[in-house]
Amino acid sequence: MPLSAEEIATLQAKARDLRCDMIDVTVWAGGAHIGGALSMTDVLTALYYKYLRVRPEEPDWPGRDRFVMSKGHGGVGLAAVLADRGYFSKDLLHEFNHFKSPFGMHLDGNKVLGVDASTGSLGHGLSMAVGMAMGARFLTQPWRTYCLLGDGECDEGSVWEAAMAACHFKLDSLTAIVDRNHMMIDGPTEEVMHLEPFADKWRAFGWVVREIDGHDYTQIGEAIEFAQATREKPVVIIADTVKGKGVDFMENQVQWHYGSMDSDLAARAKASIQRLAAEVQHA
Ligand SMILES: Cc1ncc(C[n+]2csc(CCOP(=O)(O)OP(=O)(O)O)c2C)c(N)n1
Repeated sequence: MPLSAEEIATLQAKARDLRCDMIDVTVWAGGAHIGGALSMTDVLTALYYKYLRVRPEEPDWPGRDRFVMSKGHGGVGLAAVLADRGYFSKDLLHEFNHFKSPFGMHLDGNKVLGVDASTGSLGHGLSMAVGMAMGARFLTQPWRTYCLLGDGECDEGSVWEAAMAACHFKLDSLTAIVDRNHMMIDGPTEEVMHLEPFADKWRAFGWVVREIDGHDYTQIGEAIEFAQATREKPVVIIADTVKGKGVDFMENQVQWHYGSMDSDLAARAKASIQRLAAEVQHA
């Protein structure tokens, strides 16, 4: 069922607050991969506040949907979401990436509640997600598996081995989502390594493709529900996004792939997030 106007407004407000939390964590950590965290925030918000069947009070619930954040450097974003969903106290985020804290820059599933797969070395998450989807089949369990990839990450050959396997095994409980923010660590994806025609590449590997605006909740919801209803084939959602989304001085600026902020700059970032969110709500 399409998201209602009320649901969309609630998700937008949640995403605004989460983006501000991510700015705070970046300050406390002394730096983080904030650009790609902000680009994926709306997708993460839709998943964690609408679609994922999880129980934060019972993180290891065997029937939970699985989520693999293959672009593991976005840990600053996922940690903010998991804290807000109640997997652990928000106070812990003050120690993000500090010595002896449970949080590294890339989240470790053995140390952080709610993390289904330890990632960080790009190119491995989709293979793990294939394994989780196969596990659901072997155990005749109804859980679905979602895997979020970076577009630059798709330069890794291992992504395409996993893509081939997912189609071969007809893994229709698996949904891949690519955060297509058109940038990677050191430049635009099309300059570093051509991905286009990106959707055609996924189709050639046997996937059903949905191309959406990754900041539009109507489109995000429709694509996830389409994926849930698709049989016999895995679905990839290519979510067109803006790196640094919400912070005017970070948007589409490759130098904000990773960055640090003092409290003044963080205040500017949060004011920008609030401004943009107010504009979206009144649009
Ligand atoms: C195997 C591997 N090689 C290199 C890196 C270093 N690295 C961290 S982030 C990144 C760029 C990733 O780009 P993208 O997937 O587009 O991420 P986003 O723009 O969404 O943050 C790279 C190369 C890594 N983490 N793993």
